[in-house]
Amino acid sequence: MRTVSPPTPLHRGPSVAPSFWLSVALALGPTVGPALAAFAALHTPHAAATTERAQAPAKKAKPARNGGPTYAHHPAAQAWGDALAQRQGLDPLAVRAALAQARKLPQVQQLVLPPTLPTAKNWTAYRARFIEPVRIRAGLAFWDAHANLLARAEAETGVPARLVVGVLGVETLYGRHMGRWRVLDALATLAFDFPTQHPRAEARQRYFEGELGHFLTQTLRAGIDPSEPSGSYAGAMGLPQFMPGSVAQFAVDFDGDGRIDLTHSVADAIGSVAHYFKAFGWQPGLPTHHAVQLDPQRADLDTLLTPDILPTFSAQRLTQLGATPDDVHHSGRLALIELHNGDPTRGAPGAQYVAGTDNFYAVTRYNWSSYYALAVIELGETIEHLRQGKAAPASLADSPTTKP
Ligand SMILES: [Ca+2]
Repeated sequence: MRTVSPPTPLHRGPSVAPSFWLSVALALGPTVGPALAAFAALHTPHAAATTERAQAPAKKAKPARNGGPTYAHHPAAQAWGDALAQRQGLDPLAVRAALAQARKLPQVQQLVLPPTLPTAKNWTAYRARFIEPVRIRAGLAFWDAHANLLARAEAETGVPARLVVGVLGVETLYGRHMGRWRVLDALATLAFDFPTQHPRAEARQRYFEGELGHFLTQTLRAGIDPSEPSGSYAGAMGLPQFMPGSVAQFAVDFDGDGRIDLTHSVADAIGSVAHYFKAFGWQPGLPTHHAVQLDPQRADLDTLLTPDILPTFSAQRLTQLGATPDDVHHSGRLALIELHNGDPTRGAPGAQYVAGTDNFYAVTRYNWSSYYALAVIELGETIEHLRQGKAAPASLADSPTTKP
């Protein structure tokens, strides 16, 4: 899908193609997110020490039902483990023992494959999965319960509380759906038996080798049994669904207990999401997007959509090309974000558009999808408005604009 393909592969997420993520999200619901939580040994102690726990206790990892053989006698896996141990200064016997517990999961191999049939993208349907009463109520309760932490994270990073609340709501419904796959099995399967029919199998396999390396390093250093943590089928864990590589790079010990735990510590989850966006260039005060008026007679959609979600056009240039943002004085770059509403050849309404800023792009660094980003933004805004006693805002993309 053109609206979600990033021009440069920046990191994160179990990066199957972004369009695939949207399909997965539509097919499986919000529990399949990009990132993963873990438990990492910590270097920087934090000041405050309010250990808050997730409302829903982490459930025990799903045993490898229908799992295949373990990696105990898999020569390549064992050699890889020995090299990891040497590189990271881990006990090679502990790494071998961990890999001996890991099971190959055929279901995970299936789940990472792109869908066989393309599905028509549908923003209205996608939005309705997330901007809905159960999630909104849970978000209001979450904000009430953790208002101080959210405010502290916002003060430290400039990332608004509503964005953190939006992410945690879309990713895991505030910790209710953190994934039931055994992360060790999922990552070992994808590291050593990534399905060869995947169009980017080699690159993906290497990516998951790296993630498994982070995961084993983090768990073994923290004294945690690697077979314990559960997460998504791609190895994303905790309230914010961080991948192990993201934990290593971006997670913070926000409750100051000396370790990072994105599954049990709401504080660590909140602080880590805020720090993640700060690391990806969140600009305090800059809106994420503007409404845009498309002139069907003269909009040059080919030119407008070529840069995809990367902010490229000045407000003036966007207007010249037939798409006028409501803030024509916006000084930064903008991207025309296209949101489909099903297959127009089958009578579905036309696409909708918004003008995304650099901050919209920053939100897509969490998950390379404009649909995902807008759902996170609108869920957070809706909850914030209701919290302030205001009516829920209308979606800026509410008025469909039929493609010329
Ligand atoms: Ca902590």
